[in-house]
Amino acid sequence: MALSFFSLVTGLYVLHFSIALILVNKEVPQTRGMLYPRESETREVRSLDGIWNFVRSDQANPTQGVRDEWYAKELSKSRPTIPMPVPASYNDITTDNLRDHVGTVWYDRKFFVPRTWAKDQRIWLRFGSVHYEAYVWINGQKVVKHEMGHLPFEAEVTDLLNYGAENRITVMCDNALIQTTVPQGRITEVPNDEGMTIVQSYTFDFFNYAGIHRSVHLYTTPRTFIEEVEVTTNLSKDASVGDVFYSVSVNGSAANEADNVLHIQANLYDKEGILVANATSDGKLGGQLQVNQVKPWWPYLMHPKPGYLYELEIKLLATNEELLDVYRLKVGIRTLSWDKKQFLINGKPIYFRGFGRHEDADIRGKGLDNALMVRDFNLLKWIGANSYRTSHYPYSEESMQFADEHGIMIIDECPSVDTENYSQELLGKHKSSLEQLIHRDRNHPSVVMWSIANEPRTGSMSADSYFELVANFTRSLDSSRPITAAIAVPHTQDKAGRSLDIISFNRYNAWYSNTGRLDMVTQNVIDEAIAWNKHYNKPIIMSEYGADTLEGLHMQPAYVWSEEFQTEVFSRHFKAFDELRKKGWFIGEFVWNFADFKTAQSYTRVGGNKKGVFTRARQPKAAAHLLRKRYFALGRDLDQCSFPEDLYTYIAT
Ligand code: GCB
Repeated sequence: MALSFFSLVTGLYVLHFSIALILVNKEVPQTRGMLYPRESETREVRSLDGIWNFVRSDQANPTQGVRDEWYAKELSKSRPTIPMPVPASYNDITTDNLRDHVGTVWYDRKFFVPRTWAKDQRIWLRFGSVHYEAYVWINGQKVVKHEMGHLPFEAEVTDLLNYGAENRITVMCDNALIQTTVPQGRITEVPNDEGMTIVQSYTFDFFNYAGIHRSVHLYTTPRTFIEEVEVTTNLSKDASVGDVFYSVSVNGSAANEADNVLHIQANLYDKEGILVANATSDGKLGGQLQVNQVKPWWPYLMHPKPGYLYELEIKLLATNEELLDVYRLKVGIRTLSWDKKQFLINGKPIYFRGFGRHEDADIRGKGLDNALMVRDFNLLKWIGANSYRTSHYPYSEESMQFADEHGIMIIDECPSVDTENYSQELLGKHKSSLEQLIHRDRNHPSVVMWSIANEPRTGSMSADSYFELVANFTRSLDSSRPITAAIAVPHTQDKAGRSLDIISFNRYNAWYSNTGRLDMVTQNVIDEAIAWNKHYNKPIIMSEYGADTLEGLHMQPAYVWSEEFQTEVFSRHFKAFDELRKKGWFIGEFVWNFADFKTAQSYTRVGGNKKGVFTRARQPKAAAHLLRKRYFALGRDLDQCSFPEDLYTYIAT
């Protein structure tokens, strides 16, 4: 049963290679539902986070647990279990080599469902993310399978639960990356001292952390409920009137009854809780709200009150005005526009000053951590950044909500990194990752651009049609935001840029090229940005630059890996950026990276990638203070923000 349901690869993982390429634009499955779980007068939410039981499979026998039906009873009946926190990556929790485990691992835990949930409700099980592939059972019954890390999935479990009694959830998670997963990797069998072992390799530069990375929730909905809400906004020319367009989809039997005309009552409240607009749709599940004297959503440092959010209350009503369901979400009212030179928010040109980042921390790996998230936003604001790219995968929904509230602009990236060996199967999954991402994040005002890949190998012939299909697919799902990709091949080789709206390029002058040569940064950056712009006639962003820096290593004159060197590398780039800004089409600078992060083991990495402006423990390196002065200076010059009092330390009169 389980094998046919999950269609597991028996034995070892299959390697995929693509040869010649004729790509066809096939349909991808459409995500449904997946609203962030929120309580309301019609909904309850319960967290299943905590300590779960954990088993690792034998690497050489990853499907054994499915064949032997470990999900049919408590895991501890099949194998000795160890405690494992959820949410967290499992890799750095134990003291043995779980860190480098390849293949499947198992989790289970028990939980109670209250008796009261049995009545007139539906129950949903939702995962914020599991990396990479997840298989889920409730009380031994299959529930859902999901492939792709960093993205949520859910399933209805109403008929599988024991109400007023104990239940068991079992999860099998597979971290194996092959040539048709997103991102790609390779699994090989190589000899070691004991015989043969399985090795996972990948070209991307961050550790392939795995496990139940984000929260697990059970939530209730009424029998007929609000399944989806999509919101778009507009502003009048003088920015005095705002429009909120909402469309709702409903799930449930009442929606199909001919004599029951469901309708929506939408109420929009401002930050003080005052009702500023309302509408009752006439048998339709959508409508428009108009807000006079609107307070638009502005990025941080572009307005004294950035990140202004209204609350949209959606009430689903039956013909007899019976209240069926209520769901509330935050809405920021803003416009985006772009042309061959500029990118504008609410009609005002934007200059991005930000970071490439990672979800990464000591011990918990890529596990959701509210303390870390709040610290990171404090640091982003301290340093005067107005944006970041979710390099190189979707970040937590909680962080997207935070970005909305703090006015931090997001370039939202799908998990495609170092893409190569293009194939039809890969294309399907790449498109699916974007479909899931856009479905999840489309209502966030902070999301201002989609990034469809990081450093894809866009020099090959196949890249041309592949990225045209990916970009057009993305546009077909959301034409309100521009599309970019962070490209690393030279413009003379690139085949993807023609399909993008904005060109982002990654380059490490004085690091990977001309190592140590601080005198070979500024002009190279200027020349390359100009070349990209001439080639494609589109706005240009430098999406990565930087230098590995060991905190506390000081060397004068500057020498690679020292704090002085990182500071100098930044300063040489700033000179180039200021020259480029005068040209009108250079629209942003993103340092690589916000904080130090873990990578696979390599002789070029000392405990990980050290290009952070902050250490992995989120403390500033010397360059952070320089960057802070620049980002605030840009904020003052471009957006008339004021300086924080401690920006400059008193030295002399
Ligand atoms: C890049 C990649 C990023 C790496 C960085 C580096 O171009 O996009 O993932 O971490 O270079 O430091 O090598």
